[in-house]
Amino acid sequence: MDKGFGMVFFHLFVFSIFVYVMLYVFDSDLVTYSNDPIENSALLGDDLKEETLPEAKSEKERLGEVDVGRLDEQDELKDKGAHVFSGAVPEMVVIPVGRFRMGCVSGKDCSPDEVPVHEVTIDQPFAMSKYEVTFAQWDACVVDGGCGGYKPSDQGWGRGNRPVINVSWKDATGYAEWLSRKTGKRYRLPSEAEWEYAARSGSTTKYHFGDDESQLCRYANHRDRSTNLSFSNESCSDGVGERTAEVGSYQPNSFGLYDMHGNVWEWVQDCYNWSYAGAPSDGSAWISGDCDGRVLRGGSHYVEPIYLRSRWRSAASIDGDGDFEIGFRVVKVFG
Ligand SMILES: [Ca+2]
Ligand SMILES: [Ca+2]
Repeated sequence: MDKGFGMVFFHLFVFSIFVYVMLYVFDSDLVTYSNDPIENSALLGDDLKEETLPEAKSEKERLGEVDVGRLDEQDELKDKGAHVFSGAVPEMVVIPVGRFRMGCVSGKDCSPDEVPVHEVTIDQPFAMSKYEVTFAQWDACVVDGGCGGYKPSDQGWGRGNRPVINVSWKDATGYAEWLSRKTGKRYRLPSEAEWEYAARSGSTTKYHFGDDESQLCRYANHRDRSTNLSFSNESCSDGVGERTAEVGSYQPNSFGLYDMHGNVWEWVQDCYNWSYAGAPSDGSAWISGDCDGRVLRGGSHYVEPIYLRSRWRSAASIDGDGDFEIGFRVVKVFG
């Protein structure tokens, strides 16, 4: 072989090695999430709150974080009680059977739609998602060809572990149907009674932790001192301004459910009725009355404490597109 040609070949060889090494280094820098919570903690740092998900990543990389093909396996692991990173399947909490009084149990400052107070019996255990359904979970549905291919706006706040927003009641229902198909289990939106039972988690106070609004910032992202909005709760700061917080950023209720107060309003199955006269007492959804309006519960990052109360009821059109305050969580039915 000619010596000059040999040197060129040698340099090309060295350059190829250099390019290969650089590509490897670059590629290994693309963070992906595994199903190991310890690994994920290491990737994200100890503080999973606020801006830690890599928003700068491309859409392809971000959607690759959830392994749609492993849905069934993750679900089985959760049924066995293993703690796995929720990934594409919402992490669920089993809600015990029981009885509670639904509505304005204090008898003070009652809204017309919070009375008559009525006793509800939950005689079948169900599971409820520990957190509001996240953008990562929604996007997994889209990647899998579900959820109508709809990619809701995140308002520029980031996706990942923030709750999905800008979803209609029909969108939320569609997600639960996809999750049911994908896992072979039965998921749906909560009934309004199930939601209030789960939110109260045994309490009869305004909030699941008591009545003191200065404590709300430990439990809920809401219109607090961190916002520049009028009528905000000036008695405390929850650390998040006029936007959603990543799910699970605050303290849970005694059932282990997070963000039942605040962050995003949550769709439930029920049609909206102007009073509880004639409401079911067995925990089932009320699907008669004004079914153009569907009930929303729990308040959001954008509203003041009164709307975060366990008993407060709101509603929006079934034909609407949702907005930056509205998300949902799901329940899983056994048997
Ligand atoms: Ca806030
Ligand atoms: Ca909420």
